[in-house]
Amino acid sequence: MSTATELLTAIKDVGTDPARGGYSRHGFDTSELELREWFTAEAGKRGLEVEVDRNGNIWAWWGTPGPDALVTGSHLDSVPGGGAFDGPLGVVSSLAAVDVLQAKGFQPSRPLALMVFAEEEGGRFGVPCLGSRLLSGATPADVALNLKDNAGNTFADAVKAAGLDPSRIGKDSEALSRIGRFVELHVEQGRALIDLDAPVAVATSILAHGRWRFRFTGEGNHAGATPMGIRRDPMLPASQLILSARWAASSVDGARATVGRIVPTPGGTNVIASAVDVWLDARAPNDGRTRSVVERITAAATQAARDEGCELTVTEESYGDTVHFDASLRDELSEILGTVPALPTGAGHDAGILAAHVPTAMLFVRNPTGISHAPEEHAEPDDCEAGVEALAKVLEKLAAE
Ligand code: HGY
Ligand code: MN
Ligand code: MN
Repeated sequence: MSTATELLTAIKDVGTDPARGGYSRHGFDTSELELREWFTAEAGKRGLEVEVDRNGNIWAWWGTPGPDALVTGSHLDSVPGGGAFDGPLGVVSSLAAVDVLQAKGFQPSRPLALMVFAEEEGGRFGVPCLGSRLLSGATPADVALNLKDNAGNTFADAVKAAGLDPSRIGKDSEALSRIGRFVELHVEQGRALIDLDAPVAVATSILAHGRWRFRFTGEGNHAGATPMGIRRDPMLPASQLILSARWAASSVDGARATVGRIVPTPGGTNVIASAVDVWLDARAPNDGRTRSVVERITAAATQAARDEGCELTVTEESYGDTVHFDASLRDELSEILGTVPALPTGAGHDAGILAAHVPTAMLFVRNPTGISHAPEEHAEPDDCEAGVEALAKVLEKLAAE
């Protein structure tokens, strides 16, 4: 029997990132493959039958795989320089919850599966929740297979190297049909549980959110030999995009817009860039507001590109409308757990993708720093155990029905 903290400690040295701090564990890279092996071994120790579906999502079955299963789980990959809890806390908590239930001799009366989804953060191939999007058909196979990482490897290359068949990537209706209900435990990515002084909450909704790539093209040239008046420097409209993200989102209630990734070509200190790629992450409480923020930013970027004699192409790389979790399942969890807070979240999750297909709920565990997607992300051992206890209660009740 292991606690969540003990299980997290077992993987604490996998995928550490000395340059950025925190962890860089990305879809099918060495560290994530090591974590997959670790999870598979831990599931085996608990007598769970492990299989990997055609899209690289792991399913660890307690009982014979079958329809109307109760499924829980999360992801093991991280953002670049991410924290230790975003994803892994949900995975280790599902293992620890199985320990709690097996220790009391519980036997599920329906199939129960623990899942690890592939490439949830999109940290390598750019599309978040890629494993659950492929499983559900939200992302077509051909789009996914041609996604490239920074080194130019395609998703097809990566899944092939991981032992999967690229020709089988794509919507998996049979696997999806096995899921009766899905519950994901996740570290809270915010401060609500600090302010409410509570260790665990249930989720109500996820902001509508998407990612857009803005490519500015100008004229590469010499930094010293090119007079200022004849430049077509794509860095100028790129900087306007970054500034407009701040004012556009700040003027729309509940909206957020972020530029965290910018890649100039060729990227030399003494070189005027010939092109600049800028990725925008925009989110808001509904589709209309999200779209209006992106429109304002795009208008400002388009004007700035024109003023600098640059070209601009904008590509929507992913988008998901507001997620409202299943109210009756959420209420059932609240009933099982007693009065726990019900919180919205600004963070996307595989549970958000599955919510369009099956009744889905989430549990959040207090994060005393309120910070996520950074090394400061944290959850105290006692709160982790409160999360395991909550998840075990939920699994016991829902798997007994
Ligand atoms: O970006 C998100 O909200 C999630 O962490 N993938
Ligand atoms: Mn995340
Ligand atoms: Mn996550």
